[in-house]
Amino acid sequence: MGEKTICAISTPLGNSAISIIRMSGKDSLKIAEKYFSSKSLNYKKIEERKMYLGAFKAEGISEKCLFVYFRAPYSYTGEDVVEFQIHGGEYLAKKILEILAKNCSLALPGEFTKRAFFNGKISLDEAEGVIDIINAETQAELSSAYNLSSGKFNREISAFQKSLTEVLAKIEVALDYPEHDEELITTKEAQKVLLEIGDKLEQIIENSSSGQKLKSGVNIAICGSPNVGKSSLLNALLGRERAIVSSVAGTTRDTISETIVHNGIKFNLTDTAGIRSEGDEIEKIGIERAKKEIENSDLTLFVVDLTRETTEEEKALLKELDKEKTIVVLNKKDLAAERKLSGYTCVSISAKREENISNLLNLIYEKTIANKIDLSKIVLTNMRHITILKEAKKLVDKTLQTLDSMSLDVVAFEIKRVWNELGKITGETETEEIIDEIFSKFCLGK
Ligand SMILES: Nc1nc2c(ncn2[C@@H]2O[C@H](COP(=O)(O)OP(=O)(O)OP(=O)(O)O)[C@@H](O)[C@H]2O)c(=O)[nH]1
Ligand SMILES: [Mg+2]
Repeated sequence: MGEKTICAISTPLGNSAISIIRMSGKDSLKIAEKYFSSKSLNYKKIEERKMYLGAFKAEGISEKCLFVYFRAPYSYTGEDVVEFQIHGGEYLAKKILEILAKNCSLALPGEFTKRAFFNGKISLDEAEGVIDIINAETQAELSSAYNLSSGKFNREISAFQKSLTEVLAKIEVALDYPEHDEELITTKEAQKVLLEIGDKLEQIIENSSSGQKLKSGVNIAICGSPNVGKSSLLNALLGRERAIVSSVAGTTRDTISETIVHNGIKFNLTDTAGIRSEGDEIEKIGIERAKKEIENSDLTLFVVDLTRETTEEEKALLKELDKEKTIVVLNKKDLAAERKLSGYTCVSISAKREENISNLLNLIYEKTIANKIDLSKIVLTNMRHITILKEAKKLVDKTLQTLDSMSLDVVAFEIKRVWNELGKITGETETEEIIDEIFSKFCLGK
């Protein structure tokens, strides 16, 4: 890794204020010297991490730009890195890249970060945090990305590995000097460490069980009988007239989905066709879709109309819903007295007048996020991490169950397996295919 020098445009193509082109590898500076000069720059005495204002000259290009040099290993990749900050023109950026590429290779997607990983600058989970930062669309996603990229999660995993290594060292000693007492004490110690790690793994897994929702968004189905104000509610939550609203029962036929962000969390809202036993063929298809939507949702907003009694059909529908995953929204409170449905989380609103919508939003947040995820602790959003932790937990539990009947060398073997499983997170023991796959998802120039 890192034997050849690479170059890439690190900013998006198109017209912008500036573009950044960077090179990494041992020839970076030598190549830069061919094209970039500045009155204040003597390449023999170049200062690292200092911006030089000068000109990039070659093939009809005379680009006034900024230039900076990072000496290995004190760079993003751990190699010699140079960067040019040029005017943000697509033709210009491509032209300069083309000139540089005559002296080195074009970087593959994620190759800079991959080199950082192989040069020991960052661990695999930290690199995954970098891609998460780039892709984050909400505050919650960004926070969880920072937990990875800053090494917070990594430190936790490394601490588990360190405890396991210490136990392994003690087992080694006990095996070398086999006195019965030593063996017993060591087994007890292994048990203590495994119990502790098992507990902590359990906590992270538990807190991450809804973690993927931070990325994909929480799915919310708006459903109920026709004409109760489902589409009006969607519009009120969105703050714009998205769905058609009318006094005709059966207005909405197909499902309509839109996303909002509340408290830094994405909520995917789906308005559905009113559920009733009658209706034409199209409406029936819509009702089937509505039912599917409820099944796939994390939360259902069951809308009822305060101006009339709850019908038998509505009661039957409500019975089928999971109470923990349902909020009964009593709509049209501007026209009728408020009431409640016992046993359900209820909120009265007026969708038309946009009254009490913020209360409803807070209830939604409480039921789906606040009561499920502790955002101040580590929340994993990456399936790879969650799967590995679950596997590690399984190994820990299995070892604990049979610890008493195991000889010390078998205990050592099992502890090593746990260590190796955790090493997949940091990349120490992950397969090359998976590492390649992770970096291939990065953008060009990162
Ligand atoms: N006064 C009052 N009228 C409302 C309120 N919410 C909805 N409406 C009216 O109720 C009627 C039905 O509203 P929609 O939002 O289309 O109801 P829906 O549940 O989507 O109906 P379908 O798509 O037919 O199932 C419209 O005339 C709305 O203006 C409300 O809070 N107060
Ligand atoms: Mg509707």
